[in-house]
Amino acid sequence: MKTRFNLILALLSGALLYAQDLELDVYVLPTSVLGDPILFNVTVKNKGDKPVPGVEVLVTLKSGLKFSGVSPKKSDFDVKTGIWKLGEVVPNKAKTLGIIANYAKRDDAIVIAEISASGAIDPDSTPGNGVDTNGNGMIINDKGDEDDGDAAQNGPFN
Ligand SMILES: [Ca+2]
Ligand SMILES: [Ca+2]
Ligand SMILES: [Ca+2]
Repeated sequence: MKTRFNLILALLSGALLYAQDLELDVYVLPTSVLGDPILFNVTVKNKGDKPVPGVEVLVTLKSGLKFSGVSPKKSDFDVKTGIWKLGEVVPNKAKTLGIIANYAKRDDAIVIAEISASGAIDPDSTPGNGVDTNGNGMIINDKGDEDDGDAAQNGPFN
């Protein structure tokens, strides 16, 4: 009985040691001119103390934007699926993907991003469960949502 208890303890502490806290934010450098390119930066941070392998992010552009490209160009981003494969994210070293898109429509010029896969357990967020995790209809800088998803909007400008 005691052996089993120790085994469970060892398993639990192993899981806790491997728990890492990933955080994602989307920022926009806005433009008010329709047709102009806009840069959205998707940034992933590891606030834990060990590297996290196998990290992937799902990026979605709403109808007010027309995708143009990514920065840096060599980033592992699949335009068809919207999946950015970052690989390993180490502590204190953020990884950023620039999404360049044209400002096509006044409304809905929004980029949404969330961590869709991770090789470590995160105590305060779950990969791939949507950005609006508190169900209040807000996704842009909503501190009430999980920290592994976010959105940013260009405009709307009058
Ligand atoms: Ca997290
Ligand atoms: Ca999540
Ligand atoms: Ca929300």
